[in-house]
Amino acid sequence: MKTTDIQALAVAAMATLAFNAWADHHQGTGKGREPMDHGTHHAAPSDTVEPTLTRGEVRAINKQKQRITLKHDEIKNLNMAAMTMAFAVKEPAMLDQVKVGDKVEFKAVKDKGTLTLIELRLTK
Ligand SMILES: [Cu+2]
Repeated sequence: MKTTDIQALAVAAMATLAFNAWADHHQGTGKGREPMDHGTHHAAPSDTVEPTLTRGEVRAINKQKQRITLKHDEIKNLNMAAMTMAFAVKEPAMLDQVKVGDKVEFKAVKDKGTLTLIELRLTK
């Protein structure tokens, strides 16, 4: 028997074992139930920080530059203290959702070096 044959057999055997393990794992979930989602219960990579909802107040809206200036509380996911500054917007429609003086909640991320609002909504 040539080495390549043995390797092929080994690969086939491993594939069979892997399939059996998979089949065992997926048995007994019951009829009509969704199979487990194996994609969602792994932890997110540690270098991605979940954006935190932060409070702020709209100070200026610049439609030409597509920037919204916010006086914002501490932004924990960006490690930023409270201040007033301009943000880019992920969706141009955000520029029409708020007006100067509005109290808002937002999520901001650093997108290619630009601080960008990915979520923006009015607070009461
Ligand atoms: Cu800031």
